[in-house]
Amino acid sequence: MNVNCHTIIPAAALTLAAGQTANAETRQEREPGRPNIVYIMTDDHTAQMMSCYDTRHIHTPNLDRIASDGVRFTNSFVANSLSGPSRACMLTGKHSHANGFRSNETDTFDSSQPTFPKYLQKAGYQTAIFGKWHLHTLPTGFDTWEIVPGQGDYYNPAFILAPNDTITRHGYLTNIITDRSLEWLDKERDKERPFCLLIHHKALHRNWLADTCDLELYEDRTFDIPDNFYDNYTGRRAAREQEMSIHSNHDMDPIYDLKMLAPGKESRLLNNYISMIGRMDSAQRARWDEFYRPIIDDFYSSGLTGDSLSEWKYQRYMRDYAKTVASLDRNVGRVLDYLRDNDLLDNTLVVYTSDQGFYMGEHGWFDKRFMYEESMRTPLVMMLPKGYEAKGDIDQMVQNIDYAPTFLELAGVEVPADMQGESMVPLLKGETPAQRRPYLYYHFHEFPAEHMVKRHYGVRTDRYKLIHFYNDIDEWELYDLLDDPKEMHNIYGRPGTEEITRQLRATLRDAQIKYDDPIRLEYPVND
Ligand code: SGN
Ligand code: CA
Repeated sequence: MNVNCHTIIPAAALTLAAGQTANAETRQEREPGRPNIVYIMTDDHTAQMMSCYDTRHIHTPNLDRIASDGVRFTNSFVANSLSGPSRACMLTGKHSHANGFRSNETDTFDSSQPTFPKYLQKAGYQTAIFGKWHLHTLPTGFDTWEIVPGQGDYYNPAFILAPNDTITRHGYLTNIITDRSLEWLDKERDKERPFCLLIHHKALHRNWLADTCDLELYEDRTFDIPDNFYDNYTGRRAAREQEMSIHSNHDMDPIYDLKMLAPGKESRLLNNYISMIGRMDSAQRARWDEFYRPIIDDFYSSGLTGDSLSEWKYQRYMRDYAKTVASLDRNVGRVLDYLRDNDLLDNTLVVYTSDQGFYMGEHGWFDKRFMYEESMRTPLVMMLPKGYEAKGDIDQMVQNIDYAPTFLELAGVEVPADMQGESMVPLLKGETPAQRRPYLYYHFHEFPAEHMVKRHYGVRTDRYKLIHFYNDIDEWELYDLLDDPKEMHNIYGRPGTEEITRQLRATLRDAQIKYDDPIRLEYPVND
């Protein structure tokens, strides 16, 4: 950790003063049926960049603490790999077509619909959220909420506070969201009642602006390039026609994404970058410019092109992303320390997850959206309250529509019949049901839109994945994840796959009927 990183309120200042009694004697401690919930969700954090999942790239000691003291889900997925839709799935326990929020760009969340915070609130929980909301309507179901507008800003960010005031706070967003969450935990909540706190970070969203105190990190690291970085997308038309390629300066902009601002250099997203760094105060900006100046000079004098340019972009992308993870990891550590130092861990479920996974150069990409593994997966680790015996890895497939029913069951609230997710509580108790759910259903709707990933739906089983790209295209893809975990070989239509294709198409049809998706497989199973 970089010792120069400051936070506004150090965690230590919030721990109990000598002589005070910790929460051990509060009523909720005597009510083990109603544990607290601390749900920490980041944006675009992928398992490849979390060392309890993948040790190749970086070290995340605080996030790993959650896994080592609790459980790590090794097969955790989303239903629609995009921010707003994921948040809506998580809040409602329903797929996108059922909660009405399919796309960041065209939908607004109907905030009158039931959500798990509303059910918890009704059951006597205190509910609060700090950070990214991204549902285009104001939060409902929270006693306290402070959200960033839209995607939020890394530096000196605006916040919308209930009932609808906007204020600007000074500093780096990941620190500020943590500060406010700790302040609420320490000073604002009623310590006699159980609580559900949602800490929603904007980090690690594009364009990965590091905290100035973390700028020097990872500069001496050369990250391994994924072996499918130069994928040519044979047999995968939707993959070929996306606009999320590191190789393309249109998609990954050297100025906006990689901070190579210099006089006379133009780019599509230049003004967006200028307005972002324009939020910095003079000290932040001076530090920023001092760090980037030599890198910018080197970049323009080297005149890189072709593969050398792509690989240079990949390294800068990885470093920027890794620096924003460092700040996030440190801030999650502050929350864990607070909970530990205040004797809250025994009676609190701590969840860490992301709104979806992300590509770190696999297939040559950044961003998400596709039903392929890197972005359909999302990290999920938990520390469990006393009485829940699971430990280590949980390998059953779970999906973000499962969170709402899990939190309700944990709090002793009846799970409404129309929630489509399945409670994970049996898994948290250490029970191993033979086959919890034989497949996961996925549906991505946001097209045409930024990054141009075609609309698609599909099913994933333990071993296979069937995807149908539709709308302005009609293409099927089939992967055997055992033989081809990187999804490079579309075997749809190959001799020998007839039977598994028939079975998976039947599964897909069953899923669309079960979840009542109005956009259905229009083809007979055997065509
Ligand atoms: C922004 C980003 C995209 C990103 C979407 C959705 N562009 O539009 O790269 O895919 O958000 O991300 S940017 O120019 O604004 O950085 S999501 O996680 O919020 O769904
Ligand atoms: Ca996201």
